[in-house]
This record gives sequence, C-alpha cells and structure tokens, in this order.
Amino acid sequence: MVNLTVEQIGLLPTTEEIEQYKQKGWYITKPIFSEHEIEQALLGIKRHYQGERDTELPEKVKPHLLDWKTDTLRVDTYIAHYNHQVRQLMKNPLVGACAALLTGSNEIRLFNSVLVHKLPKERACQDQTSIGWHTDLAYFKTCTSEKMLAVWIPLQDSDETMGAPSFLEGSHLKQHDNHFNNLEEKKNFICDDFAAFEKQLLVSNQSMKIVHTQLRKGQCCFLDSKVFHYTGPNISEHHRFAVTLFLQDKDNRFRKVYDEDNKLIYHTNDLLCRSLSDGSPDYSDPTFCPLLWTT
Ligand SMILES: O=C(O)CCC(=O)C(=O)O
Repeated sequence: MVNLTVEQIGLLPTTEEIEQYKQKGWYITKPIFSEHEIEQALLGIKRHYQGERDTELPEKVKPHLLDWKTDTLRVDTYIAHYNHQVRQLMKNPLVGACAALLTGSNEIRLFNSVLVHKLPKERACQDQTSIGWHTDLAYFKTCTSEKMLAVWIPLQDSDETMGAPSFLEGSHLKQHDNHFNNLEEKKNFICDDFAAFEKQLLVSNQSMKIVHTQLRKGQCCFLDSKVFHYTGPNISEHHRFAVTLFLQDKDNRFRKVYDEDNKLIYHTNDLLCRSLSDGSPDYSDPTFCPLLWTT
C-alpha cells in the first residue's frame, strides 16, 4: 500500500514485542505520532465540540449510537468519520502496519472509532470519569474474527492519574470459564458500579495481575479485543483526550448472532455498511470500514 521509510520501520514492534503482545494482550508503541498530527487532531476535536461536522452520519443511525455526555465525561463514537483532522490519525501508516504485525494479518481495516474526553480533577466522585472494566469483544459480537484489536491514542502524556488504560494482563487467553465468559459479554464501558464489577471479575482470577500504563504523547497502545481493561478517573489538573480506533483483520466478516432472548444482535455498522449479495453488511465497506493497511 505504502512503503515505510527506514525511520518508520524502526518504529514497528520487534519480534519479541509481538510475542509479548500475544501473552499480555496489550502493547505500547514507540512514539509514532508527530506533534503536528496530535495538534491537528486536537483542533479537529475543538471544531467537533463546536458542532462542526466534516461528514454526517445518516439520521437513522443516530438513535443507536453510544454517544454519552455528562458534566465530566464525554464519549463520541464515529469520531474518525465525522472529523477529517481526527481521521488523519488512522492514516498514519504505522497504525495499520503495527496492527498487521500484531495480528499476523496482511490487511487491516477500520471497524469503528471513539473519542473519550475526561475533564480534570474528579477527585470528589472518582467514578465519574471512569470507563468500566470491559472487553471490546462485547461490542463485536457480529464479527467472525478472533483477532479484532484496538489502538488507544492519547493526545497528551497520560498515566494512571489521567485515566490511561489498566489491564487484567493475560485475560484474553482465558477460555472455557463460564463466569469469565459471562462477564466478557457485558457491555460495561459506561458502568454503574465499578467496584462491584471488579469484585466479580477478580473473584476467579486472583492470579492475574492488574497492570497500569503510562504513555508519552505520540505513543499509543494496542489491545486485543478479548483483554479486560478499564480507564480510571482523571484526577490530574489537565483535560484528557483519547481516540480509540477499533480495527479488523483481513478475514473479519459479519455473522448473524442472537442474544439470550433470541433477538438479533446488531452493530451500528450493520446499518451503515453497503450490503453483500446475500444482504448481509459488508465489513469492508470503503466509507465506514476503510482499508488502513495491506501488503
Ligand atoms: O479512552 C478511554 O478512556 C476508554 C478507551 C477504551 O477503553 C475503549 O475504547 O475500549
């Protein structure tokens, strides 16, 4: 697709780092975004918050979006679709190239994107800006792939006090455990009782460790869609902005799947993507699931 420069090749994960990603479920890159790319994304976010849209989504999908706004936390899905400056982040070829190496796939497409803004210093009620323990897989039930992943891109230096991701390391490898599988299915991004869910999660996983991360501006964190993670409250003095791009490997396709009440589960992409000949959504739709990397 594009040839990486020698400098860019030096920023790819090493064989050892790819192996660690497989074991831990997450990987922090070297600095792959320039100051300029981040500044532009922040300008784009400012325009988005002022109500400017570079591209609209069809009205029919809007009632189905998980957009969320309180006095201290704001979540905007499809941000890379709405805003061309944020969209530029996914055009950095290292995003797709790193994802391809981590998944072993020779093609990477976007699946979705979200912007999370945590206002500063929510000490009084710490849970107000937390994103609950969850796996991204809970939101990807219509996907056939086992290799879905996300890249979390902070737009400033970020550590635990600013809500950088914390992981239950290795949890993506745990299988055949009903209690765990049940929790894995929960859409717990916006979470009512953080502590109660954490207790349930840790009860059968005491040997797994919770790891907190720290990233410098320009770095980003790739995470396996099956790894449990949360982002804590922003107790710093600074606004915290982060864009997450959800990514799919080449083989990912739509699959029909039903919930426990036998109702068809859908992803908002199912309302947006063009249709395949059998009528199912095409998760390689160039508008909503664009190609980011191919070799
Ligand atoms: O940016 C955040 O705080 C939450 C990111 C996250 O957990 C996700 O997008 O799955």
